[in-house]
Amino acid sequence: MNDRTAAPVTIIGLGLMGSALAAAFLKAGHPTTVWNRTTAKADRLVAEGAEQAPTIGAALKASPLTIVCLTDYQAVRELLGEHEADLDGTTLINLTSGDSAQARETARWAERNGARYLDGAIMAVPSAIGTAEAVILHSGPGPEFAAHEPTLAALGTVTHLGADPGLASLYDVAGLAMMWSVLNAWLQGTALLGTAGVDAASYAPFARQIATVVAGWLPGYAEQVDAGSYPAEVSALETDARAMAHLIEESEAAGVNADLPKLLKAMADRSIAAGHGAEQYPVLIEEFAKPTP
Ligand code: FVH
Repeated sequence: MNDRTAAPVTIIGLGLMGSALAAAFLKAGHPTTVWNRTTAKADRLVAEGAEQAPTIGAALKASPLTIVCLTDYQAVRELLGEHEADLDGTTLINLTSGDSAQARETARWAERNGARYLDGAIMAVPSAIGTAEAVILHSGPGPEFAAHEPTLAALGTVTHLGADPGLASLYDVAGLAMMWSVLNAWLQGTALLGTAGVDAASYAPFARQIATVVAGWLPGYAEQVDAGSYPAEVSALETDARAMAHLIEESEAAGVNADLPKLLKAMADRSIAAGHGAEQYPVLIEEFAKPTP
């Protein structure tokens, strides 16, 4: 049921994610216009109360706010590039995944065509959209985000990161780095313990506890990184490097892939060679902040 007081919104792109976005707006009572290249994907949403626009131009004109969620930025530019004149005066929020350079370039293009532009990154699966669990990051002009925040709140927990439109994409990939690193570390341990007959389910609670403890170190370590000073309050990097050597030896002896521990040790060794062995682990930021050797 539409709420006369809720702001109208248009969704372009009704894949798995775009459909979830449109459904959340409908559920929150927003008059919702949709457009998708494969028109049949709008059927369920139309049955739930959405308006299906016959053309992209009509979709852009139907609401002051249009959200686009397609496969990639190339698709966004191809599709909307044919309708540049219709962008004038609209607010466009692009929740398509991409990199920060694409986000900045798309912001310049949208603004050249008279649109107000916010970029965004969805850090959630479609089933979480519409709940507080769905974290959606935005970047671009702050006043534009503030104007649409009450509407965007129907999608989940929305945050504005800053005026640089590339920030949401940068946070997105930084979050992915965290996610895959935690998962890869867990898989390394699971493979090692598997050689002794320990199953993944037995190790998972212990691994979770370690991940929680390590996550608790982050604020203090972040202070060291921001200060550029790494006193060894808990352990020196050369102590960590010796433990890394044990992990490599144990993995090789057990016939388990040692690529990941060798990569970690190579970085620590470079830092030690540069004179940082007596400092604490976050000094490795100096290796991470350089191009790949
Ligand atoms: N699904 C997920 O869990 C996530 C999680 C976090 C981020 N994303 C990003 O969201 C973007 C869309 O993902 P999606 O899951 O909705 O993807 P699909 O179901 O494959 O739908 C793709 C839609 O894009 C349309 N499309 C593609 N190319 C074109 C084009 N050249 N012209 C017009 N439309 C195009 C496609 O249309 P159709 O095939 O149905 O006709 C779909 O609407 C993505 O950036 C994720 O990384 C998802």
